[in-house]
Amino acid sequence: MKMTTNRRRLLTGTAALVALGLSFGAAGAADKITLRLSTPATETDQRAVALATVFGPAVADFATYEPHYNASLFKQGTELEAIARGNLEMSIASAQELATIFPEFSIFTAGYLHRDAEHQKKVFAADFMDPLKKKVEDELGVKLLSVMYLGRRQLNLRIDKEIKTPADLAGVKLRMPGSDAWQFLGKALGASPVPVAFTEIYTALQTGAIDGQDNPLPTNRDSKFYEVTKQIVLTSHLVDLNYVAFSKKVWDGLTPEQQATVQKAADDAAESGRQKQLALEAELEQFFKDKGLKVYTPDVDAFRTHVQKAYLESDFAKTWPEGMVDKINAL
Ligand code: KDO
Repeated sequence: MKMTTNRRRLLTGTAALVALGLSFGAAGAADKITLRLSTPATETDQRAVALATVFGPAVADFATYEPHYNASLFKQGTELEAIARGNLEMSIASAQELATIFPEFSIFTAGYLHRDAEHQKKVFAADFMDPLKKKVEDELGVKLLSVMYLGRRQLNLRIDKEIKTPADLAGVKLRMPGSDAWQFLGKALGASPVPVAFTEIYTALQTGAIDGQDNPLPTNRDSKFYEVTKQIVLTSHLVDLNYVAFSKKVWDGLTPEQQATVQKAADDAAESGRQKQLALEAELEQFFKDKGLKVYTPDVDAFRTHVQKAYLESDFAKTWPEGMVDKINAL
């Protein structure tokens, strides 16, 4: 949870550039700009599909949308820094990545906090988000345009053992992405978290370097994790989100009409992706059963109690704005 020297330097440097109004290379209104997006997601991931089919065409009059999938342009977790440094225009950022720079974002990484996709939307639109969004804009030069629904994260294991409560996960090597907030979620679930990049999960499962991973059902299908695992435990421990992250410098180079178009395009893409992802989540359970996996619901109350207690007692909770958990729950 400590901010590294590099991150402190990045923030100081970026804040200075933002303050001086120096350009990261946004083109003038007359030129067509290129909006490169880097993500570890696959091309068939519904967030990727929505951005390619809804966002891209909507901004085509003045911008060329250029997505790069499978972390082929920037490594998972380095995209925000790339935008801040002017080397990238867009990403699908997680709250966990933001929390490495702004610890208060860890509130959105807590298990069993967001209730569902609609709740995520309400939280993102709430007044109490404004100071957080402004901080990311002012200090990192990144605009959070919209919230995307990734889905309910479920345990997906290559071992046979039946998992009913957190105690059953003791010693289970559970892959989580490589940041403190993600690793903490793995611990809070009762497992032994192991950091592995998204693009390396399949091989890690295949070779037995890890016992399992957690992701929403659509991701498990897209990335074919069912080929190398035996069961899915429906813990729904995190209703996961991502933000459409956009370079503030590029944004500032757009006309007000273009800005409105970009904002609407991001909101429309997020909504389209959300509806498709929800529909997939509802139908995929049968898909995995047909592939021979066991799919079952554990004692979710036991997981909820264990995870919520771990978060409330953690150092993360000390960084959360006063009263924000109650405000989120009240929405
Ligand atoms: C993952 O690495 O497990 C994760 O689901 C984390 C998300 O925040 C997001 O980055 C996602 O991967 C990628 O977009 C790939 O789907």
